[in-house]
Amino acid sequence: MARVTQVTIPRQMTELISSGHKACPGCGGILVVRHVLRIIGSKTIITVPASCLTVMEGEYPRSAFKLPLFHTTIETAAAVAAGIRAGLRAKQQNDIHVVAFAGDGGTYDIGLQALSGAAERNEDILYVCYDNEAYMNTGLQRSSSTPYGASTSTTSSDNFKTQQKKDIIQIMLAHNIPYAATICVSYLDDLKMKVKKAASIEGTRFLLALAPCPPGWGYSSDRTIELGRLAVRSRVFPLLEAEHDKIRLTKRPAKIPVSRYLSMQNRFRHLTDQEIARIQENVDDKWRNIFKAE
Ligand SMILES: Cc1ncc(C[n+]2csc(CCOP(=O)(O)OP(=O)(O)O)c2C)c(N)n1
Ligand code: SF4
Ligand SMILES: [Mg+2]
Repeated sequence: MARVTQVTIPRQMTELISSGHKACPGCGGILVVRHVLRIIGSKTIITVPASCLTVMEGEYPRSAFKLPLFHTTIETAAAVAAGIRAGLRAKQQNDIHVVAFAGDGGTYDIGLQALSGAAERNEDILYVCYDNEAYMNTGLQRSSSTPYGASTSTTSSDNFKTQQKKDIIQIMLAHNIPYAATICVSYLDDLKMKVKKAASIEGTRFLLALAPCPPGWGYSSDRTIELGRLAVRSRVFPLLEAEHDKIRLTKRPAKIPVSRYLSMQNRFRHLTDQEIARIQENVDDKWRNIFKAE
C-alpha cells in the first residue's frame, strides 16, 4: 500500500486545531493532539472516544478540529478506526492516515479489548493514547494508568493508590505490532522523529504520550512543559521506541531524584519519605532490569 513517508507540512495547514478549543489552560492532552496532527498533516481522519478530548473539540455544529473526526463510544476508538481504514481501502483511498486519539481510561481499561483486537489483526491505524493518568472528564477517578501513590477522587490521600501503573507498552508489544513508542511534548524533536516514523509504517502503531493535567495533578498551568521534562529526567516516564519487540531508549537523561517530579504535584503531597523512597526504588529497578542502565 502507498504510504506517505516524506511528511511535508504546507504552511497554511500546520495548525489543525484552532484557538477557541475547550481544553483547560496548560492541558498536556491538547498539546499532544496538536503536535501529532501538525506532523501527520491534514490527510487524516481521527476517532475520539468519550474523554476530555470530546469536550475540547466543542459541541456540534462547532468544532475546533479542522479535519474529519468521529466521536466513538469509550470502548471502540480502535474498532472504529479499523472500520474507517476498511472503508478507505474499499474505495482505494490508501493515502489517508487513520488516527485514534484516546485517553488512558479509554485505552488501558475500557477500550483495551477493541485495541487488543485491532493490534492482533495488525489493523493499519495509528493509535495515540494521551495519558493523564486518570479519568479526568468525569471528575478525576483512578484508572489502571494512575501511578502508585497518587490521590484521585476515588483514592483519597489517606487511601491512595497502592497498585503500580499498568505497563501498556509491554502489553502492546505482546501483540507483535510493528511500532510502539512513548512521547512527551516537552521533547518535540523526539516526538517529531517518532510520529514521522509511525506515519511511515504500515500496520498497528501505538504512541503513548504523557499528558500532564493541571487540575487533575494539582500544579500551576504554566508548568506543564517543565513537569514533562521532570517526568523524563527523573526516569518516571522513559522516552523509548520499539520496532516489533526490540526496545531502545531514545533519551538517556542524567538521573534526577523522583522527589523533584512528585513534589510539584498535589496528588502526591501526602506521601512520606518512605513512600517516595519506594517509588524511587521501583523506577531504579525498572531501568536496571529493562534498560540495563544505572
Ligand atoms: C462504558 C462507559 N463507561 C463510562 C463512561 C463515562 N465516561 C465518559 S468520559 C470518561 C473518562 C475517560 O477517561 P480517559 O479515557 O482517561 O480520558 P480523559 O477524560 O482523562 O481525557 C468516562 C468514564 C462512558 N462514556 N462509557
Ligand atoms: S481536565 Fe486535564 S485533561 Fe481534561 S481538559 Fe483539563 S487539563 Fe486537559
Ligand atoms: Mg485520562
